[in-house]
Amino acid sequence: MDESSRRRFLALAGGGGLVAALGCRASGARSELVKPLPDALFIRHGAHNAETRLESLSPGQLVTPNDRFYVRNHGPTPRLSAAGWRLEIHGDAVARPVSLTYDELVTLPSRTITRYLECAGNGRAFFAELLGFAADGDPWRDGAYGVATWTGVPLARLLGLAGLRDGAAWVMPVGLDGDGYARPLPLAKAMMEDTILAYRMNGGPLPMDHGFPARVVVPGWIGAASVKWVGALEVSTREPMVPANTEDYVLLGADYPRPPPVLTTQVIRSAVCMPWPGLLPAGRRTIYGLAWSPFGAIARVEVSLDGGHNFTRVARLIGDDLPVAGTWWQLELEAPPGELSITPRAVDEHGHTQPPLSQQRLNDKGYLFAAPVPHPIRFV
Ligand SMILES: Nc1nc2c(c(=O)[nH]1)N[C@H]1C(S)=C(S)[C@@H](COP(=O)(O)O)O[C@H]1N2
Ligand SMILES: [Mo]
Repeated sequence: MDESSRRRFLALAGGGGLVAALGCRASGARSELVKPLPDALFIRHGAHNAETRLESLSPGQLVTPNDRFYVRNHGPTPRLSAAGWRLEIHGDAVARPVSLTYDELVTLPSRTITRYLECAGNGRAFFAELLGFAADGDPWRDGAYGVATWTGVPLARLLGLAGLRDGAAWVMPVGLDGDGYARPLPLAKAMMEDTILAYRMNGGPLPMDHGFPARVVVPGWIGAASVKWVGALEVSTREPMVPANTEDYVLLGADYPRPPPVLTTQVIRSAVCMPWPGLLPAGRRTIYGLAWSPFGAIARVEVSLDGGHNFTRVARLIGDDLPVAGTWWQLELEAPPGELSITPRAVDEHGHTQPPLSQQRLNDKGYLFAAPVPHPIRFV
């Protein structure tokens, strides 16, 4: 079936489940996600992970539409209903355990913020491609990054309802998926005003794959901290030890001590938003990309046309440039026929920038790739 007859057939057939089923047949593998994953929008990694093709986004529009926001799951997306859902706030450091319904949650005072999420493994493919280092895990390129406008209740307010006991030090959101994915947050991070339990994403209810009915958003931290499908907040005096802070999302390898450092903040990064490799007619062209920082807004994007040795060009920032979200950038270029690589390097408002490839530290699981990436383009 070609694309237009497929669309017509889907329109006649109706129903999200059928669309999802055919969507995954189109990309040649079973999907355990709810939303369709057309090849034009996503690169699939196994049955329940998909990265955004950044070239499918619209330059200048910083917010990533829900239908193309990357998904990183440790298992199939659970299909929860708001009606049966409860948020339990409990633990040895809580004064009075609380249980909230969805209707109760959404009537509490809320906060709306535009922030990015990024998987700690984003850019993992470049450890192998640029440094010859075979890291463990899915070979994400640049697209495990997305920006959304989130609405939710600050964790500080939810914890206030339960009351904290002396010695409260950790807050662990617990997911209702599979084995109950969970990852603890230090109390100070949980109490920051932008750390929220979100129930809306980009103006609609949270989509199933992104944590319906409610997920935590921890701005600036690795995506693994932003627990989806949250059923409980466990507040404790001691740090809970779970897979996500002992085996995964920690720095393992020759350079690191034991027990391993636990990952928290993301790294500043940038990307060219083009297929890999890019293909363009020679001549005067505009190259588009994204840049983002976990610390603030982007101040500047510098560009190297010699594989990352000399950053001789400065890109123009376009559209919104929002703290802990990112910005689009563009570069005008006069390109003769032939191969060219374009290497962006982001600088944020506090002066943080991307380390040279020679300073990229290695870790067994390939987290936090930070160096500028030369993006190959063939001009014909
Ligand atoms: N309950 C639960 N929360 C989770 C995960 C998960 O598998 N289960 N994956 C985490 C990881 S590793 C990332 S990068 C983000 C991805 O969020 P997204 O799928 O909405 O983009 O969710 C995090 N929260
Ligand atoms: Mo992640």
